[in-house]
Amino acid sequence: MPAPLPFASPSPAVPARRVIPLAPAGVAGRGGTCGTATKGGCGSGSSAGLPRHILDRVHDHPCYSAEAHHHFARMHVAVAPGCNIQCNYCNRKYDCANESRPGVVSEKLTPELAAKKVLAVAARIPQLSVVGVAGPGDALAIPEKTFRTFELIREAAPDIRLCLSTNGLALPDHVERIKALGVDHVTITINMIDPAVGAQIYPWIFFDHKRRRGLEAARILHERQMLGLEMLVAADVLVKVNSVMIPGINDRHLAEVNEAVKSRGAFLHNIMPLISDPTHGTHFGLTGQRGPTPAELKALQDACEGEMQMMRHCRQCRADAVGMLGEDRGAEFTSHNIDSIAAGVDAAAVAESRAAYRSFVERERADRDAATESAQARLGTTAETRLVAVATKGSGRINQHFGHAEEFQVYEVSAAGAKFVGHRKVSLYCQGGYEDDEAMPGIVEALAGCGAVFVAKIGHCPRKDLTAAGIAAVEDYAHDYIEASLIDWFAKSVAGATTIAA
Ligand code: CLF
Ligand code: SF4
Repeated sequence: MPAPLPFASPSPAVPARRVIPLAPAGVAGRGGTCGTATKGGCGSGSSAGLPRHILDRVHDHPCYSAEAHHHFARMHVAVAPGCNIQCNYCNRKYDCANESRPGVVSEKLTPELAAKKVLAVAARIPQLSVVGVAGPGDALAIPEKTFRTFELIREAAPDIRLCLSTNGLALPDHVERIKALGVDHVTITINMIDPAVGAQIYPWIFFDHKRRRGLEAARILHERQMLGLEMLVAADVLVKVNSVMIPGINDRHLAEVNEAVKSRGAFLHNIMPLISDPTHGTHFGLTGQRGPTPAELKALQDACEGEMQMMRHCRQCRADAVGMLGEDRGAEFTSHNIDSIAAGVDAAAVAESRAAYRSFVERERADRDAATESAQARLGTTAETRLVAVATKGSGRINQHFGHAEEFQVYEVSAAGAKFVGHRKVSLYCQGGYEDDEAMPGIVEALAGCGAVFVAKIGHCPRKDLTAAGIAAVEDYAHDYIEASLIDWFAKSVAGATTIAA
């Protein structure tokens, strides 16, 4: 029996309606109110089987643990404008495509301003657990700015994790410093291990004082990436590998990349879809190179999933993103107001509120795990599976109205339980209180393959459109935990899926 929550304790039983616990002061997104809360979280991935010392290092990192991203936020500080290579999916005017979706970075920061911004964000977002440098260029192209930023953040908020993303070219030169600064999570974007494939992705690199092109450039980049990965693993730094899936260029090759990085000790592989649009001015955008479909992406992720964990909850966020994954609160923190927000901040009090929030999350997790286990115990042995979509603002609950969802989390439900498999972005159906019927065809298309969509609430018209498309709108589990609800629904709606007679 879990200890009582300091807030209000939800019952672990499903489908009994849950009490929504009050969050600590400053945590938005609770209480199921419309449109006022944070959006973000998605399904939980399994970290089961990981040793305790690794679990401790990922359990509050929203990228390294899919489960953690229900609860924790990250921020990026845009202190790295320069880059030492050219990727065909990148235009310097836009965010680094390694770690971001295209969109200009609002402001580049100095290390001092970045540290101030961290304090300002931490004062308003107690879920903040990680600060990363992910561009807009490469974090290690001008390493001193990145490292100075980390030093200042370490001094100001020692409990916040530090994270770094790089193309890997300069990485071997900096592993020692990364380790010494306590940066425990590093992402390397590795799109190829075959220089012939690489030459189609990278027109040039700048290495050893010279610009190099073609096969030579790709070969050097590949060797540096592998060396950097091995050095980080040897230094006991957790490494995530990002790969951009580019149909016709590296899509078939990425299974080999997966093998290569797995055998060198990478912790997690994040295969992301190429984002390609002529308006971004990238080589691939201008030459009509398409990105993969959601089905192609999922098939590759499924094929690569084995002993190595696959990340499926990446939002390809901006290099100055702030908040839960999938949301961006960056506009709340600009160089014009950072000073005034940070000025009144008591760093020790803010650290205490982060600690209180973490304790709260631990209790939520225990309660949710008990609910999932209880629902799972009822499952039978059917071979049926169902793909379903969920509207959630985070916290691992079905707590968003259909019309307020800008994305849906997608789960595969089977006798094995509910597994998060991705997310689908949609246009808002509810625009300032008015229904946008024109958005419905796009939403229905985005939900292709899903048999049901779980929401906190839905209106008559969209329900009718969904039903006509063969998608059931399910409100019965509003504000309940996602996994336990989906399993309970599956047990009730699929013949032979429950061990208990209906
Ligand atoms: Fe940022 Fe990247 Fe660290 Fe996360 S993001 S530097 S590991 S703290 Fe995360 Fe954003 Fe995907 Fe990156 S969702 S783009 S994987
Ligand atoms: Fe752009 Fe990042 Fe590639 Fe550099 S590493 S070219 S910033 S996508």
